[in-house]
Amino acid sequence: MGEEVKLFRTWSSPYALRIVWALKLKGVQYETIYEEVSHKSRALIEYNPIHKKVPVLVHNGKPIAESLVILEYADEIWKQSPLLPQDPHRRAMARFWAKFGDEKVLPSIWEAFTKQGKEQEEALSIAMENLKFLEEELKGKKLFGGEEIGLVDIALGWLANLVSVFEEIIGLQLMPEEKFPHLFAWMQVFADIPVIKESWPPRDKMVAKFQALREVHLSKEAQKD
Ligand SMILES: N[C@@H](CCC(=O)N[C@@H](CS)C(=O)NCC(=O)O)C(=O)O
Repeated sequence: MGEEVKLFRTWSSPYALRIVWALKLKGVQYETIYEEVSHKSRALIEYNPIHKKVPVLVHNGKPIAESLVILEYADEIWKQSPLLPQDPHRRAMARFWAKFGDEKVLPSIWEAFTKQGKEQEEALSIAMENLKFLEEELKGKKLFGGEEIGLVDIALGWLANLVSVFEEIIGLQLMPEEKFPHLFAWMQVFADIPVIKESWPPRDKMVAKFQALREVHLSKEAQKD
């Protein structure tokens, strides 16, 4: 009997895209269940009762939540096109950079995107400090994984799409090429990998969605003042 692989995602979730990319790279067949954040299905809430978020991967009836956890699970189950290196230190470092991306880079870029004026300037300088660490890490490498796409490329893949979407909306450069030449080159190499390229959500829908999110955020901030 074949195995059952289901992915609960939304059309736009950058976290869920990680799993789409990993499953496609590994050639794993799966069923997609599209969720709407404003009307989550009972199944999603049952499968991820703590966070109630996408992505959730259900493998032969067993749910796994949290995208970085799912990536590691997928890498253990489907060994083809490995995402983590073999060497324990390199594995640990890949986990370190993936965690740094979620805990530092992502929140700082989000702040730079959702703030205005002086607060935005401050957030932007923190975001750039964080991006500098990634720029250093990429020196001498085509991808974070070296020659092949790896866990860190997938974990940071959202940068290759969202940075330019955010830049278009706020009219500011978050990752200027002259400051981040390696990251800039990486974004292009990564975004052009066929499996990655074919999975990007439509750009105009992303711009509209994030523009609306920013406006909601700004009006909440204005109510606080
Ligand atoms: N740390 C989680 C984050 C997942 C996440 O934030 N998912 C968002 C969509 S991008 C979501 O499901 N939001 C629904 C909500 O917050 O109610 C992961 O890595 O999977």
